[in-house]
Amino acid sequence: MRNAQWKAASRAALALTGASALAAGMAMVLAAPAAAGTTLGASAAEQGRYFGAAVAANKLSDSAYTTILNREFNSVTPENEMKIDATEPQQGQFSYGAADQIVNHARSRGMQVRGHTLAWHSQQPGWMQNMSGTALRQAMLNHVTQVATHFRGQVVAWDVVNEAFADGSSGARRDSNLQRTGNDWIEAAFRAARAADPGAKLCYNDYNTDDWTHAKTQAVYTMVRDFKQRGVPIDCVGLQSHFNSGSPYPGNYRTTLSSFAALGVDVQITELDIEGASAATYRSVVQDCLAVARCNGITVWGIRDSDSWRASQTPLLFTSGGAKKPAYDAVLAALNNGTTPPPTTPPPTTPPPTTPPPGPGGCTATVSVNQWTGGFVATVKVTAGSSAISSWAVTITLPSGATVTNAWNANRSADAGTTRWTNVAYNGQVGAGQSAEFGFQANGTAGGLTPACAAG
Ligand code: G2I
Repeated sequence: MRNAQWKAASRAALALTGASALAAGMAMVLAAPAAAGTTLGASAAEQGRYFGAAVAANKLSDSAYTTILNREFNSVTPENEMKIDATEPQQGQFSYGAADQIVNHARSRGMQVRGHTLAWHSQQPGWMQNMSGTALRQAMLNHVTQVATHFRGQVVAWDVVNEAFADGSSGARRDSNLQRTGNDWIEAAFRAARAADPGAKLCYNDYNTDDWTHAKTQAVYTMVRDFKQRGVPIDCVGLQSHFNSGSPYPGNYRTTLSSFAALGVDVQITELDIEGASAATYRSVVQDCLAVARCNGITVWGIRDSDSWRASQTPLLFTSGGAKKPAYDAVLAALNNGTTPPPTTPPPTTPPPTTPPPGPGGCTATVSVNQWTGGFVATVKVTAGSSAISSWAVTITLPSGATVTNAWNANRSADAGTTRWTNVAYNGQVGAGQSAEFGFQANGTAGGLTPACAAG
């Protein structure tokens, strides 16, 4: 918040020209009320969010396109260039040219990059379409590892798995060659992604998951809740939010966003477009995101209508000629009027599990380490003894020189020396003999880590 206010004040200062700045004096200028933001990215940033667009590498030579991109957006998602067919066209032969071009364009201008997507039933290269079973599982995991490693440090969030659930009322997984390798293919992909790039937020991304009452939304929610309970490394849920007459913006969209957020994940609107680009509907989407503290940002799926995969629906914020549409004005105004509420925990949407009384069984903790030169990721497994526990605390002494830089699924008390880790809201309750997992990334060398566990 302080950062946002500073940015607003700096912009107000920059907006004043020489004479008035001199007359006013810097102290007064900095005290002036913030002017409203004038671009999507800057206004979103003042709300602690990003505003992004899907970008195609072959349009980066179109100056009308890049003028809007560079002016308005502070996040970029490659539209097709990071997909499996683009990055591994032949098995074991990786091709990053077009994706690197987008990443370099974005990062050299201070924009962040969302990676899309590591594992998907669609846009598979021919060699992968023809695979099955263990060979496919291994090929998928190798793909996740190689691509996430290549972009390590450059991508803030990955759509690790895309569109794995079926449409309709079944709530089932989508049938695909990846699904037929075993139901655990999704969590296997997330674990591989975490190991390859521990600094990136790992998202599950899907469409038709906007309406809270839909079976597909509930099925994704149930999977994410299960992943959080079992310590599968997931950090965010992407709602594509392609809205049209067959799949309209639902009145309960905010409930969907806040319900996912209450699981302890971030929520990102990843591929927004709205048939006809109703200004009112775009405004509602922005307001819904701003109302949910863990809704990090919005990406529109293209810049001008002519860039859209559904160009005939004119679903975007700019005309094919590059002019701002009424929806653009509505989005900008919503971003400028928005407020960031303090993080709140919405009412639980499913009954919380009953709290078992603390038992005498205590807990044990084990740690596994993935070390590389200069750093490591430690994954810690907390296992309850003969009785269920309702909270836990783990103490781990790090060797000198080792410093924690990032952690998930636990609160920590120190970054070096003796670190103490306590459960977060969703993983303190562990049944007798059951386990929860948390993890952290650190600089330095792990050596032999000896965790000690105490149960509540
Ligand atoms: O389908 C809309 C989106 C749904 N969610 C996942 C996204 O990854 C997906 O994006 C679209 C791209 O916008 C299209 O540009 O994914 C399509 C493929 O599933 C992309 O279309 C493909 C065409 O099918 C190819 O023929 C074409 O070569 O775009 C390619 C590059 O222009």
